[in-house]
Amino acid sequence: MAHPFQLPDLPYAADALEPHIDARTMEIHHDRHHQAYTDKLNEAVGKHSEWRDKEIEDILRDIDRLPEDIRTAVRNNGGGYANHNLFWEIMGPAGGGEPGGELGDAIRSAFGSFNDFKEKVNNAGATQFGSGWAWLVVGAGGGLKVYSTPNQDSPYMNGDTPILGVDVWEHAYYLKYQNKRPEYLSAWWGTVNWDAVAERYARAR
Ligand code: MN3
Repeated sequence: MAHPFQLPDLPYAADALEPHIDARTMEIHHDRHHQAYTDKLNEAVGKHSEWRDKEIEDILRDIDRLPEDIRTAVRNNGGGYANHNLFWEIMGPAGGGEPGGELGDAIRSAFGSFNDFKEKVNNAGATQFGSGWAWLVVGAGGGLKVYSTPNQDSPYMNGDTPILGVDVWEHAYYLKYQNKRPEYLSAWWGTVNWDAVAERYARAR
């Protein structure tokens, strides 16, 4: 999707991820936070016509080539725009469980076991100081990696393709979990739509 970027609708009702994520958090997170990233991204990219036809993923991959006057705004708001697009898509009602197929095999081969993988993501999210994200990404060579990014930095800025990400900004969990980020992380796995993650994995390879 290129400029002007559109806020995507949530692909399910705001209360669909209860009890893991409450409806009020979903409404504020999508309708206000994601909308704000979208608006500010449009404002920034709108200033430079040569960037308007590019997909958001390509803009983020090329972040260092962006004109300096919009680079920070696009880093923060373009990252925020793309990160949340992914976030809504890889969650869903009746989520959770474990991935099968090629993705399940790749996770076990890269991290030892599904539980080891989960622990790695939880640890990345819990130890990210301040705001950020924990990711499962496909690297340039096709291998899987887990790491966190600060603020709204996107794995595309590292040349990687994100296929799963968990938002650890306080706005993602504070109403229900307050300061208990590890509790949110542990509950969050119950929202994961593994079919959507597997589809992203297949496309990334
Ligand atoms: Mn967020």
